[in-house]
Amino acid sequence: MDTAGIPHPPHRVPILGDVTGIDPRAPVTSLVRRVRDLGPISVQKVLSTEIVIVNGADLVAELNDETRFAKHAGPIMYSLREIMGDSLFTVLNEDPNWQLAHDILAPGFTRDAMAGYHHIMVGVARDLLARWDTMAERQQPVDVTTDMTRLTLETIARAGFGYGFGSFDSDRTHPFIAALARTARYANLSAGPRSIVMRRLMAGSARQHRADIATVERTVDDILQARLDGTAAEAPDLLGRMLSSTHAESGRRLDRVNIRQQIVSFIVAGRETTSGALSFALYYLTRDADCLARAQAEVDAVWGDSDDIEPSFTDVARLRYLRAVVDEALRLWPTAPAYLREARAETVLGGKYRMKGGDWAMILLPLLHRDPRVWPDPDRFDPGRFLAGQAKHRPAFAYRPFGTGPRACIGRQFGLHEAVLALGLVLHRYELRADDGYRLRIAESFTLKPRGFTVTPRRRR
Ligand code: MNH
Repeated sequence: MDTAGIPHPPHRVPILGDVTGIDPRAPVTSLVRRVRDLGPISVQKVLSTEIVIVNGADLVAELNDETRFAKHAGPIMYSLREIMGDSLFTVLNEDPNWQLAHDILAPGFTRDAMAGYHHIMVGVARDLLARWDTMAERQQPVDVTTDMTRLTLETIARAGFGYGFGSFDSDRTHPFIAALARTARYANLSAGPRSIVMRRLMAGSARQHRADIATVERTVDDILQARLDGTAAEAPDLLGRMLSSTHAESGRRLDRVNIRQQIVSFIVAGRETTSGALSFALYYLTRDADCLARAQAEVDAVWGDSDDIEPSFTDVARLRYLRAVVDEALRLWPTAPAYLREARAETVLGGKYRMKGGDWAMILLPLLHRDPRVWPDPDRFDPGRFLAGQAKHRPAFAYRPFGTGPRACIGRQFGLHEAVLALGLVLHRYELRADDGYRLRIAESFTLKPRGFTVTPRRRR
């Protein structure tokens, strides 16, 4: 892409370019700080690669136009492909496996499918409440992000594959999750422009990496085997659909290797993003007494005054304010913070930036979501922005936490239902006291989450 005339951060140095300003442990937040003042489009030079970053709502609208642009399965996806191969999330656009997997899995994400997962989600949320009841009795603080990640792992595994990880039975991280986190980190660090240096530095951990890959594969084998040994081989969950569906048009089926990659990918994509959204929502609620009071009034109106409740599928849709809280949390901290778009053919972006076919740009969501031309007082948490009627005052593409186009998030309704349900049950049951001294810090891997955020739950009744 012709980057002449696109602003870049100050203090660019020879050879390394702008890379010295990016904190490898906090790539997204440091990037956001650096480019925030550069306006709606800017460029980062990372060694010989130039990354164009777009965060103005009008330019993003152009990049989201499917006739001119498509998903770019670029640097982020390359490193993820090492562990997820040709999963729905990481597969290249032109690979026929995308359409095949999409068509086989889409019926697993309809409203009817969600209604089918609902009772499983309620069961997992009850496990969380049982844990928090114990902590409440002992007046002990809970690490919110850790527990929300327990919830989202159990939810995707039990609802998607009929497999439990026992996340609430143990205080330590499940070995599968620890291995997955290390492999993702290793793959991330050893991909991209730093690869030659990093691979050398990480040679020592190459053995660990191989062991981790083996752990991941063994676990996925267990998940598959448990299903094949059981009687529910054709259960209408994600695994059942992958094992038994034949594609209507092509007559093809997903092969075993691909099914394993899809399982890993769903666990990664479905877990960290949703747990981050829940954690940020709880963070903001504990900072704002008015929002919290309004949220608790809403859950009390739906579920009344007793702790002994049977939340129904349709109850969740009635929690409008809670949904707005989650939407607003995802505005300020889109937990999947960026996506990439490439030009299908030669084109001119914004009437002046020339792109050749294949040239791509990054949409940095924390900045799109704080574009001051669209969002008044953009850093302020205000769920009111997402209450009925508000969205029509904004451009359509000013808010994209789930990506765009045919490659947008397939799990959006799944994640939102899970998050609003769990948030509702937590708020209905507990008073949440955060420790006053906490200031929001962000943990980054591929996703964003609050780090070190604890609350001490206390039973309301
Ligand atoms: Mn999800 C794609 C964000 C929950 C499964 N997801 C995406 C993309 C974003 C995203 C952004 C597009 C990435 C890109 O363009 O490169 N996802 C989220 C967020 C949440 C989320 C913010 C929760 C909050 N995602 C979930 C859940 C699941 C899931 C839950 C599974 C149950 N997501 C996916 C899959 C894709 C995806 C699969 C890839 C879809 C495709 O390319 O066809």
